[in-house]
Formats: sequence, C-alpha cells, structure tokens
Amino acid sequence: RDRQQPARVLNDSMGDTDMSEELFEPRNIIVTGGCGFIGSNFVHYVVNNHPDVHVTVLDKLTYAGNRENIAGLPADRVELVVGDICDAELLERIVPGCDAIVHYAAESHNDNSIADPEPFLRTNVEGTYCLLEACRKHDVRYHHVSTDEVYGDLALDDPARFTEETPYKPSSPYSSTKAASDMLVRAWTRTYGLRTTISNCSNNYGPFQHVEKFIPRQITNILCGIKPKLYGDGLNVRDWIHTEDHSSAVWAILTKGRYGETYLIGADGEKNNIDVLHAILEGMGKAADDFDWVRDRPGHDRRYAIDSSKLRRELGWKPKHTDFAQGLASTIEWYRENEQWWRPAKESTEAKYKAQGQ
Ligand code: NAD
Ligand code: TDX
Repeated sequence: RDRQQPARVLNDSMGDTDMSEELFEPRNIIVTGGCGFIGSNFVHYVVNNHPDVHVTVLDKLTYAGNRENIAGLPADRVELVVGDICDAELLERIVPGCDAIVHYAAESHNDNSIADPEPFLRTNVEGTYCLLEACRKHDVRYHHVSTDEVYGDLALDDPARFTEETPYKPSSPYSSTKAASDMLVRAWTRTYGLRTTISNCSNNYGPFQHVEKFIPRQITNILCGIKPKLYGDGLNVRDWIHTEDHSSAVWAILTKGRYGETYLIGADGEKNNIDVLHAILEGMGKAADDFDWVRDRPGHDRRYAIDSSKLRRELGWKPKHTDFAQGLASTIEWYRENEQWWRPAKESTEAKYKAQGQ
C-alpha cells in the first residue's frame, strides 16, 4: 500500500467498501498514558477484544497515573514502561518495531491548568512533538487522542454542535495546549506524510477516573460525608460518553480510519451539571439540594456538543452505553466498591480545591 494514501480511498478503489474490515492490523502498539483514566480503559478494551495485540504502556505515573489501573492484566499481553513521553532517548529504545502509537498521555484537568499551566505546555505540546518525531524517524502509525474543548464552547440556546469543520477556539491553558498538539499532528502529516489520525472526544465517565473530575468528585464526596460542589450557576452543559465507547471508537479509527483525517467522538449525551448532580444525589439516596454552590471556574466553557455522524457513517461505529442513568449507576457502584483505589488521592485533592474556594 502507498502509505501516503488514505486507507479508505484505497480500499474503495479496490471495490471493497465493507465498513467492518480493519485495514490496518497492528500487533504491537504503544499506549501512552495507559495508567490514566481513559488510557487504562483502552488497554483493558484491547486486551479483552483483540487477543493478537501486545500493548506497551508508556506512562510517567504522575499524580493522575496509577499502575493499579492495569494491574492483573496478563503479563504476556501488557508491559508497563515507566517514563516520560518527552524523553527522546527512551522513545528511541521502545518505538522501533512497534506498529502504532496511540497517544493518551496528557495533563488533562482544566482547573490544574489554570493554577499552573507549565506542565501542560511541556507534556501536551513538547511531549506530542517528541512522539511525532519518533514516529517520523521509525515510520510508525500515530493516533492522537484529543478533546472537543479545542473548539471552545457553544451558547446554551445554539442549535449547532461541533463538527470536524468547526474552527479552533480553545479557552483554557489545558485546551489551548491540546489544540496546539493537534496542529503539530496536522503539520507532521502534511509535511512529512506521517500516517496519522486525530480524534476529538467529549467528556468521559466510568471506572478509574481521578477524584478531581466532576462525577467522581461528587460521588466520593458523598461517600466521605462531604457535600458535592457545583461551580457557577450549574447550567454548563457537557456531552457525556462512557469511556468504553470512547475506546471502541479509537480502535475503529486506528484500524479503519483514513490517514490525515479527524473524527469527532460523541454519544449524544448532552446534560447540564445540575441535572448530573441531581442524578448522583438521587442515586445515592440524598436530597436534591444537599450540595454547596462554589466559586465558578475562570473562563468556564458554557456548553460542549458533538456531532459524531462522520465517525458513524464512515467507520460504522456506534456507542453501546446509551442509557446514561444506567452508566452512572454502575459508575457509582464502582466507586463504592473500590474505595482503596480512590481514598489515597481524596484528601489532597479536596485540600487543593478548598484553597481555590471550590
Ligand atoms: P488522566 O489525567 O486521567 O491520565 C493521564 C495519564 O498520562 C496519566 O496516567 C499520567 O501519569 C500520564 N502522563 C502525564 N504526563 C505524562 C508524561 N509526560 N509522560 C508520560 N505519561 C504522562 O487523563 P484522561 O482523562 O485519561 O485523558 C486521557 C487523554 O484523553 C488526554 O489526552 C485528554 O486530553 C483526552 N481526553 C479526555 C477526556 C475526558 O473526559 N477526561 C475527554 C476527551 C479527551
Ligand atoms: O467540583 C466540580 N464542580 C463542577 O461544577 C468540578 C470538578 C467540575 N464542575 C463542573 C465544571 C465543568 O462544567 O463540571 C463540569 C465538568 O468538569 P470536569 O470534570 O473538570 O471536566 P471538563 O472541564 O469539562 O473537562 C473534561 O472533559 C474534556 C476533561 O477533564 C478533559 O480532559 C476533557 O478534555
């Protein structure tokens, strides 16, 4: 295959348009950030669904990374390399011979980026650059995991949703560094002919999410006897997707996506924060008003909404977890059953929020 050509176009030219066919069949992949929330869920997904694939997890184990997230997976399927994506020498050792890099590693929390942007520049921008250079040198396929936040926000009454054509307009230090990293991927694709795809996904929920994020913070607050905390007027809208559906979408794009293309991932899950909080309170037997209003996030994006029709149409993907109430109930259950997992991070996370008036 001519590696400069999009896989789907070549496939069509061969007279075969079966969307279920995987056109790229990796055997050895590197998953960066595979000890974080979404990366580790992807590693579980690959181990459970693709028995021929070996995964090397490259993770720095920052405050957000936890080796427990991939503990118990078979040692002959998953190897953990503890290290930094900015470490070019380390990349030189592990990248040759792998078929693809799926890049999840990032500093990922908006509130942290407002308090201290520096690590976001380094990991999200410089780290992506280092991975792109390693892929260029060793001719490795690269998938870039990004966020809908690169598009900025929408008004609550705007009928529009984000599409692959929406102009970039990031609001926070976090989203601006993710936008910058997407731009690097596009430039390396066009200039060097790298075989890349980009996905921009909406807000994920599910097991293994750090207690600094909205849904786990509120669930674990209630479990600790602390009141949930709602920013601003609580009307900000997020488009929720279960992390397992994000994993299946990334796999579809990695194996069937056209090189050089961007795909938006979303599951039609728009909800405002107060409705999500009410669902958590109700699901945990608390009164609807049993929470605190706290200081709003500076520059707080109002609404995110994803139109994922390109991904569904071109690659035949669809989400499995379409019942948010059920997904939330099983997430609450997971945090109830895994207190030893989240407890060590809880106190310091709440202390940080308290110092910020949140
Ligand atoms: P997370 O913060 O839970 O995990 C990030 C992981 O990356 C951690 O394991 C951390 O140790 C690792 N890491 C950080 N810096 C590193 C470095 N320099 N070198 C190697 N490893 C490093 O993040 P997440 O919520 O799982 O997000 C994963 C990716 O998905 C990010 O790229 C994020 O932008 C994107 N994303 C997240 C969401 C969401 O809702 N959380 C939505 C869309 C896209
Ligand atoms: O205690 C809280 N109270 C509250 O009202 C927290 C932590 C958040 N919020 C609000 C802010 C947002 O409107 O809840 C919403 C969700 O907040 P986060 O969980 O911090 O997520 P968000 O800022 O939307 O970003 C997430 O989705 C997109 C991820 O953290 C990003 O990595 C991803 O790119």
